[in-house]
Amino acid sequence: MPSSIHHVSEPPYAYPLDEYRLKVRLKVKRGSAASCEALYADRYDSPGSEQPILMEKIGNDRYSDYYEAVLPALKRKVRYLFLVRTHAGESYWVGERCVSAQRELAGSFQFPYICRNEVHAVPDWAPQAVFYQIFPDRFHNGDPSISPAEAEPWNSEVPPTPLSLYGGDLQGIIDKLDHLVELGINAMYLNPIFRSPSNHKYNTSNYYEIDPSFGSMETFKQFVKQAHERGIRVVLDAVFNHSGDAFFAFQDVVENGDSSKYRDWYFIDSTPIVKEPAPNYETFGNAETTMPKLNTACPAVADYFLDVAEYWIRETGIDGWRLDVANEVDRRFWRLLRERIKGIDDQLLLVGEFMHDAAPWLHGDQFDGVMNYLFREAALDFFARQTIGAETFTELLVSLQARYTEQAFAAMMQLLGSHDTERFLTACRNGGRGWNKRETAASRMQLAICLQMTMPGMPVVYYGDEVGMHGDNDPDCRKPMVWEEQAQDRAIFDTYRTMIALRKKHASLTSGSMRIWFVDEANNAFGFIRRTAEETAFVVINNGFNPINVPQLNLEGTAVGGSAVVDGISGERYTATAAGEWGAQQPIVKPFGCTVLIQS
Ligand code: ARE
Repeated sequence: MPSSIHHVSEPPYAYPLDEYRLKVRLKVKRGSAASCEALYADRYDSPGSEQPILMEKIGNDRYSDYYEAVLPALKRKVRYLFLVRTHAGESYWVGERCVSAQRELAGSFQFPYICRNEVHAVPDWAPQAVFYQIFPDRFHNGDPSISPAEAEPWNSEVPPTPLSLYGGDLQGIIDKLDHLVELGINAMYLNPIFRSPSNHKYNTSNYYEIDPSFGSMETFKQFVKQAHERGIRVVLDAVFNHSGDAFFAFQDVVENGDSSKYRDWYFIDSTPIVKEPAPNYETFGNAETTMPKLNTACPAVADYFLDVAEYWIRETGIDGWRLDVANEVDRRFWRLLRERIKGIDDQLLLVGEFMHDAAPWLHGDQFDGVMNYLFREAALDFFARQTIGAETFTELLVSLQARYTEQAFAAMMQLLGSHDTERFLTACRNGGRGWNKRETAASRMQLAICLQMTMPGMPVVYYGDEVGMHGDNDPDCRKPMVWEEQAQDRAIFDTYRTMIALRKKHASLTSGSMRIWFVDEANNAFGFIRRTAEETAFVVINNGFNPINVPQLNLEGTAVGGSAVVDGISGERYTATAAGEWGAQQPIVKPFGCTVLIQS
């Protein structure tokens, strides 16, 4: 018997794609199954009426293979079981009771009813989104009349400190929208813009006011309008885990102590409030005294911040929220937020900030997707630090894909870096195996960009990455944007532009399924396949020194050749026989190169 078979009738192993389709996943010991089938029927149909469907292997992690199938559920009530055949010719049934050679003993899993409001619906635009992230104080100063008096010169050689201000503002973003159009992005995420004394504005003083050093409400509305006119959606940063210490409710507790009606809004150990030698109230992080933690379980607090979230949507037409420190806020609040926001418009996006696994928050009742730092970590190891090879990297990719639902994976912010991390190019320069570092740092980053733009999810470009900016961890990763063209790395810009355009042109790259195609550990290369009913994209990532031949277009015995394929980047045409073998010419992927072959 193939040991360690796993399935439970809940996400991410069983979940509705919509009201009439159930996706099921089966995890089996790596290499143990010759094939897996799912058998399904309406729950009220008689025994024996089950229809078989061959499951597709999407890939493997170190110990397991993952198989998937989509089960039609015309009456929404599904029962199903699995049949696993081993290489030794044995058959095993997998049902809710057990794994058994006897079908009756195994029983069937039940998905009793696909409730409409339990389908994880993400905005239709999410899989097509390509985000650009802006740290507003550092992007462009479009209105020097509102810049803080102490603003540093834009081109200062002095690196930013945790306290530096540079004078970037909303007018500056408006002025540079054409740069973003040229890049090809269609969504934008701004770090906090509400009134706050810090440069990062994560300690909010007033949630209903744009920080005056960034501009007015009028300027913000202009910005949203102009972005929308260019087909760019706008997502803002919501900091509901904590307020700033100057926020009126916290100030009331400071002034009135136990008699403050806002005492329950926070976690106060004792009064009067003190900050030294240690705060007598809970804060974000490790005693960040300017960031008292909010008690979102308190109904008045929940109401207040739900109103804030709704206000900016109704007043300015923004397209969604990125929720700060999402893993430390009570989930009931996130559920309420989802109800409120999706009740306004189901096309509004909710993305949580998570630096770790986020599966429990992604079942459809809280966030659409999250900032996928685990993807970044894997990409750093493979492309920048080069501490893992193609085999381990694909295992990490598959384990990421397999831990989330398809919808959540399509709404992940796939980032290479952010305002909280070392820049990816800098990690490439610092990592690697010691050859000509300057050249290969850029080429390794370019390869990571190719992957980011061809896999599922919402790719994010952190401002400045597109022109080759360097930066260590916060605050060094927040240097002012480099605008002088001669100081920019235009080759990286061109890679972004080319790959974003390719992604936007091909539905297979945005909404297609994803499975690993091959892994070539010796050459440090791998391929994967994105597929819709109309189009297939074969992507090869060669992260090594040798040119490699693209393997036959053949998937576990199923030939997918038989027609021409076009290299999406160069436009070169190739033909493959029905068996998947290449004709006169076989595509070759150059060292540190990427090839995307499109078959339609
Ligand atoms: C400031 C200084 C930093 C200094 C830090 C130390 O700038 O140089 O290291 O203080 O206390 C905001 C500002 C930061 C500021 C911070 C505190 O942007 O510049 O740092 O406030 O004043 C964890 C959380 C995650 C959080 C990160 C920063 O899980 O939610 O820490 N990210 C969000 C935002 C930040 C923001 C805040 C939260 C606060 O994106 O920009 O910071 O509103 C491991 C852990 C993670 C941890 C991560 C980073 O991976 O597992 O949980 O993330 O390290 O520390």
